[in-house]
Amino acid sequence: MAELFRDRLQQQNMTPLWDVFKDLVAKEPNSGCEATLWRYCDARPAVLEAGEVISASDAERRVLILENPGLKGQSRTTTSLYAGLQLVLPGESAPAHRHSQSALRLVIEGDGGYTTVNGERVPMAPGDFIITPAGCWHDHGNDGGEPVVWLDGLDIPMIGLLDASFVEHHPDHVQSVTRPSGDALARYGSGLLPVNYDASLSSSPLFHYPYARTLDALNRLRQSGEVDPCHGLKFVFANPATGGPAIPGIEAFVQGLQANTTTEAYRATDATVFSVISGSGRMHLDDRVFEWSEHDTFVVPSWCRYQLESHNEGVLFGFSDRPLQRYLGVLREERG
Ligand code: 1HN
Repeated sequence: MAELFRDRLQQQNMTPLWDVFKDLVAKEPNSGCEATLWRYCDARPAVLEAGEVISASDAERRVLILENPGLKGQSRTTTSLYAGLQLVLPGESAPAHRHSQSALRLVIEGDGGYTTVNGERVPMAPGDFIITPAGCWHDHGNDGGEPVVWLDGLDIPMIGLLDASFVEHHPDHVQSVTRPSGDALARYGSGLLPVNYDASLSSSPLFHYPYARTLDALNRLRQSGEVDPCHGLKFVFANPATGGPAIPGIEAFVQGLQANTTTEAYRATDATVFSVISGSGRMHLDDRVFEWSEHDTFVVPSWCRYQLESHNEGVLFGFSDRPLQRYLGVLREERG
């Protein structure tokens, strides 16, 4: 009887809620997203090998996706975010395109890389944080003599969920440079705003946050001793026009950890992708230990309690979907 009813419902494109209720409204976060660490010393040879397999131009973007083993085949690093390691070899360029997805980049190694965002060529140096907001033309290149590698973070799963993806290829392989380098930094990166700036724009007009400035801010904060027990010294990358996140749905941050310290236990509902800028240590998650060192990437899933132990003065970068969760009123945090 119940089976016949179910069959009839199927034919009417209906299905009983009571069969799936427990899965739809889970007691706690349970996506399957796993705590995972990608050691750079293992990932780097694979990234360089990708350089022998395909050119940046043919690949469009030569990237190895950091796919969460609990979300296999979905090109996801967490349920809502994508991360990958991108390689551009000397003399190469990756073609100009634009899409609905927003991207952030953390430069890992190599000098001489650049990305052009809306007509401004942005030089890439290790530790630099760079964004490509939704709908902005962007292409990359490498004028230097060494491979350039960076971590990409995109809101691909979010845009997929919303079924709002568009991509366009630029008529030219690379866009022309129409603004001097440093233009956005001069306009928006000094606590000043052009008088008629439209602050309702959601993405940051500042798209380059050079590491030298970030490190200086961290060092000054360190001197003032304002250390959060759970977060150490932490800055989020802000849209200078609004104080909000640089990318509307993603919060990116840098975190300075003192030598021989361990942060207090913390958990939150925003699964976070970390990338080690410098230093080494351990991430304690429940009863598991993940050893991290320079340029490693690791994921702390939603609602997992963790602590960061640092062997020396370390700097971590990270990003999560925190602003989206805050907007939806679902962000939950717990200290201790
Ligand atoms: C993209 O445009 C970039 O511009 C990197 O560097 C990774 C992954 C999926 C879709 C677009 C980039 C991407 C991407």
